[in-house]
Amino acid sequence: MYRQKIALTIAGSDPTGGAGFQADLKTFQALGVYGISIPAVLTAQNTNGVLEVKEIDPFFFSSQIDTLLIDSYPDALKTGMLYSSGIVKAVAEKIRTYDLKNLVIDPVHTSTSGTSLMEEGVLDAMTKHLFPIAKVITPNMSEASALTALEINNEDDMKKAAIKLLHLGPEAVVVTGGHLKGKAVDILFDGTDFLSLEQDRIDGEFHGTGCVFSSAITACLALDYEIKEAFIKAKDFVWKAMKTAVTVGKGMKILNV
Ligand code: PXL
Repeated sequence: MYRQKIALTIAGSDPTGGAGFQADLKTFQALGVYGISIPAVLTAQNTNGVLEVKEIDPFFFSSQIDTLLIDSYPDALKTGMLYSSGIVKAVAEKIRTYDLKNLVIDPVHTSTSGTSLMEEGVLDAMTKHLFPIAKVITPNMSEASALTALEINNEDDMKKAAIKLLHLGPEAVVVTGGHLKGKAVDILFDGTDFLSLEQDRIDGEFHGTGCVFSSAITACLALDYEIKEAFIKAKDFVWKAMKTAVTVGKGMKILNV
């Protein structure tokens, strides 16, 4: 019997569908992978930004995961906004319990509109509990800077940060440079080689690029792509979705996934 490839997202809820697990599910679907999802935290938000964050009871969070994973086994998974250290630890424990492979971590810490999407200490918890079991981590420049305490202003700085981040345990690091001056450059480092992918900047304020990018990588890993191929395909996917971005409210544009 044919078994459909499955990807799991453990992430925050974004009711606009531009970011969060909703954007992840759409991305999985667009790439031909069946998406399953666990909300780790809820938000009240619209295209102008995040108004409120509501944590999910940790026991209920664990119950959601157990109930789903005693039944389905994802080929790859990603984490997005996890918000609290308690949730980060619970995620790490469940990944071990269910022997999950192909973990992609988007270390979400601030929304495009500037709201903090985590409590104090969450990046440390991610570093300690999740990075050592990750296949790929996908920080943007500001997340990479917060994780390494390095100032990141150019491609060289991004490479230095990627080297430092690789020592924290993941198999590969992608630092995304959408906010770099000039061209938008993303850098992959796998411990041996760097691969830089450059694209013309697309003007405008976009919501959810990090979520769509990391879930596109996750979908590709579920489809058995090598990390490098997954990176190339995900970058192209995001670029096309930005080029055709849609207006669904009065604020930021949303990627057309
Ligand atoms: O883009 C980061 C992000 C991730 N996850 C959720 C979000 C946001 C940004 O607003 O709301 C749930």
